[in-house]
This record gives sequence, structure tokens and C-alpha cells, in this order.
Amino acid sequence: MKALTALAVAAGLSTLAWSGAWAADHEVRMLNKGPEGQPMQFDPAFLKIAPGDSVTFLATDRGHNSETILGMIPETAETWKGKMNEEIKVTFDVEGIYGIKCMPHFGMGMVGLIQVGEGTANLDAAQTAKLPGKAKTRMAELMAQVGSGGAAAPAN
Ligand SMILES: [Cu+2]
Repeated sequence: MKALTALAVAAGLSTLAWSGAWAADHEVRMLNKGPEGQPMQFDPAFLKIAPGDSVTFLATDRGHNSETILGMIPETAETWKGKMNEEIKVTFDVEGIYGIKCMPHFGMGMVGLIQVGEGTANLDAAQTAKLPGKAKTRMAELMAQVGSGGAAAPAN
């Protein structure tokens, strides 16, 4: 029985390794105050993940949501729009750059950036997106981390 199980696992490895079976789930907290005291933050605000990975946006503090920013995701990727206080899990299959905002705090700079794989094909397009107020400066800081490796996200 034991040998049979091991065999089944080995067979599973070869077929599933490329289909996202080992994909990681990352967590981003939605906070009223970030780790460095900044108001209204996604934490972490920049993530580099692998294609097939998912990110769960945690409603740690109330009054936030997670949604894509118009013009800031790869062309073939799907948008999402979480409800207020909703814990939402998003799976990223398309490589590229994803800009994220919290709708009520967009102008206060509550934005995030996720880089999926090494794909930066939509980076230039994403950089031309018009952002309000503090979102603009905050996003520029996050964009600067693209390609530099950024802060590696601990997988769960
Ligand atoms: Cu918010």
C-alpha cells in the first residue's frame, strides 16, 4: 500500500508540476495604517509572484476593497472588483504587471502592484495610466521595484 502511494505521488508529480499544482498563495492585508505608519495601505504593496500563483486580499481592517486599475493589467488578463470588506482570492495566470487599488482610498494612495513572472510587456502601458493624487507618487515607487526583484513575498 505504501509503495503504491509513493508511485501514485511520483506519477502525479510529473503530470501536475506544470499545471500549477504547486502554485503558492500569497496574502496581502488591507490596512488603515501600514507597517511604516502610512495611512491606507496594501501590505505588501509590491509583490512578485509566479504564473499560476494566487493572492488573497485580507480584509484585516474594515472599509477597503481590492480591484484592478483601468489600463494597468495585461491585455488578456481578467479584471476583478472585490466588494467592500471582502476577502477575495485572485489567481494570476497571465504574466505581466497588475495595478490594484482600493476604491475609497485611491486618491490617498492605497494602490498595489503585482508582477507576475518576468513579463513586463504591459509595463509601459501601465505607466501611462492616469492616477489621482497620492496614488501617482505611490505607484511610481512601486513601479521602481519592478525588475529589481522587489521584496520577495513569503509563500504560505
Ligand atoms: Cu482602502
